[in-house]
This record gives sequence, C-alpha cells and structure tokens, in this order.
Amino acid sequence: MASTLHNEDLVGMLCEMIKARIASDRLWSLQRQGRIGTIAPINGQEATVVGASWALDPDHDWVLPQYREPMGLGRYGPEILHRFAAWAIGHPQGGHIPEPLRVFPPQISLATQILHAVGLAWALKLRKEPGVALTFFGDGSSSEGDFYEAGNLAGVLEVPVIFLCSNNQWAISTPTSRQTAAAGFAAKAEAFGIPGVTVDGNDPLAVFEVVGAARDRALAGKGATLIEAVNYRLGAHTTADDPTRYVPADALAAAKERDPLIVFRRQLEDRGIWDQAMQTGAERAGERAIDDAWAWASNLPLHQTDLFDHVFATPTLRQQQQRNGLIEYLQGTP
Ligand SMILES: Cc1ncc(C[n+]2csc(CCOP(=O)(O)OP(=O)(O)O)c2C)c(N)n1
Ligand SMILES: [Mg+2]
Repeated sequence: MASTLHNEDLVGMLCEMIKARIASDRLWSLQRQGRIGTIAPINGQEATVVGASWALDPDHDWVLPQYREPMGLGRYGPEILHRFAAWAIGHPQGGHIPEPLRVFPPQISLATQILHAVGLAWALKLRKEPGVALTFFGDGSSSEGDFYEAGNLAGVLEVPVIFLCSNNQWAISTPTSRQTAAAGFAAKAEAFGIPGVTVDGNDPLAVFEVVGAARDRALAGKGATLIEAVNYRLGAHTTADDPTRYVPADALAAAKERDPLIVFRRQLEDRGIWDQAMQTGAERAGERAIDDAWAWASNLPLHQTDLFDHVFATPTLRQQQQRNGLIEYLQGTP
C-alpha cells in the first residue's frame, strides 16, 4: 500500500500535473487547427487525478475515467496519453487499451463508467483477486440514474470500488447550485450506506490520503467509498464551449489563485525539492510526452472497417454482415 510519499513521489506528481496541463493545451490547439475532434480540457483538475492515481497500484487497481482524466493518468504509463491522442482523432485504437493496462477508455456517455466500475469490482471480489476499481465522474454525472443504481448496488454488495466525483463546479453551463439541493455530493453516500468524504481537489496530497484510505477499506473487504474532490474548471467545458458567457469572472479569478499547479509547485519549492531548472525540465518532458503521443496517434493507419473492431470481443452476426456489406460497398460490388 502506497501510504508514504517520498520526495521522488512529490516531484513525480508535480511533473505529471504539468504534463497533463501541457497535453491539454496542446490538444486544444490541435482541435483549433482542425486536426482532432472535440476535446474536454483537464485544466484545474490535475491535482485530483494525479493525487488519486498515486494512491493506486497500477499492477492491481483499475481506473474507469470520464473524458478528461486520461491526460493525467501517466502513472499508469505513457501509453495512456498515446491512446487518448488516438481517441481525440477518432481512431479506433483510442478506444482500446491493451492489457495489462488497467485503465478503461474515455467515457462520454455520462455515468455509465460508474456502473462498469461496480461490475468490475464485483468481479474482483468474486474471483478473490486483489485490487480495487476507481471511477472518476463529474458533479453533473451524479444526477444520472446510473450513479444511484451503481452506488446502491455497491453498498449492498460491499464491492471494492471507489467513486471519485470530481466536482469542478460546472456541468457545461449548469452550476452545482442547480445540480443538487443536497448538502454536497459526498452526502449522497448516506443513501448507499457507504462513507462519503469531501476533500480539497486542488491538493494532490489530500486526495492521495483519502483515496488511500478508501483503498485500504476496500481491500479489507469493507466495500465502497464515495469521495467528492472539490476543484474548479479553469477552462471551457470543451472546445465547443464559450465559458465567458456564463462563468462569473470573479469566481474564475479566485479559482486561478488556487490553481493546483501553482500551489503545489510553491509547496515543493518551500520543501526545497523544486526549482526553476526542474520546472523547465518538467515542461520540456511534458512537451515531449504529447509530441510522442501525437506522433504515434497521427501516424496510425486507418481502415474504414476499423469502426467494427473493439466493439465486442466476438462480433455479432449483424456486425459481421454490416462489415461485409461495407467491404462490398467500398469495392463497388452490388
Ligand atoms: C448520458 C449523457 N447525457 C448528456 C450528455 C451531454 N453532456 C456532456 S458533458 C455534460 C456535463 C457533464 O458534467 P460533469 O459530470 O460535471 O463533468 P465535467 O464535464 O464538468 O467534467 C453533459 C450534460 C452526455 N454526454 N451523456
Ligand atoms: Mg462538472
């Protein structure tokens, strides 16, 4: 269990946060150049993702992300960013993460990954395999029926799952005040009979602590935990959004003061384990990581029948017929 963080961990965490921000900004400009499709930036949520991932064991624990987190999951390997870049292009390889990587592809259909996480955790329990399933979702996703169904089942089955609600204060243009009348998102755990914890999502060390505790609990056979990590979306919802139309300028300015990249950097500087040279090195490494990911993704061969791959392990009869039909059509045969 990763209960103690050494200086190398703290440095590694900040490097990963910087890399995630750089990857996010690069993907944004690639979208503006017309080279990729819609993308949802991670800006402002890096500490939540990185802090959580550092509490997990990549050899045993699973991550089921929403659509922003893969940019900050480098602890699971550089391959995750490669696949994410492919996903942003719309290449089928982006929806496929090969074993042994225990990370699911990005999920756009809100809250469905929460159900998948409970199913996966249930399987771990039945097979008596070590490990937990951690799923990320947003404040808005917590209004989906899938969230309540998943939470309820997890409570009843006592499965090793961690629900991590990344509360970035917005679901596109809907503020949290219009999302729920509950005392908070962690309060919803009460109905599932599981613990609910609220944590400062701008502080990777605080997130590390609560996820670590939830993991210990899950591995001890005591079941699920719901964590609400409070952060702030510093950018647009996606490349298709204009947040200046609805995000109050003063709230955004206050959130920028708490930018996790700035606050955590200051903390490491105060400890004497970070300086300008390391900052420059981390930024260069971040640029290289997204350069490599983009080079890999943008050079993938694309076949028109690829869209049938990785849907099911064994294609259904209808899929096979459709695939054959497409091949015939492309060959111009009747
Ligand atoms: C089932 C479903 N309903 C609606 C949408 C449209 N949609 C995409 S993102 C989004 C807001 C999600 O907000 P939140 O869960 O807080 O995540 P965030 O984008 O803030 O990280 C909505 C409504 C969707 N993708 N899936
Ligand atoms: Mg949100």
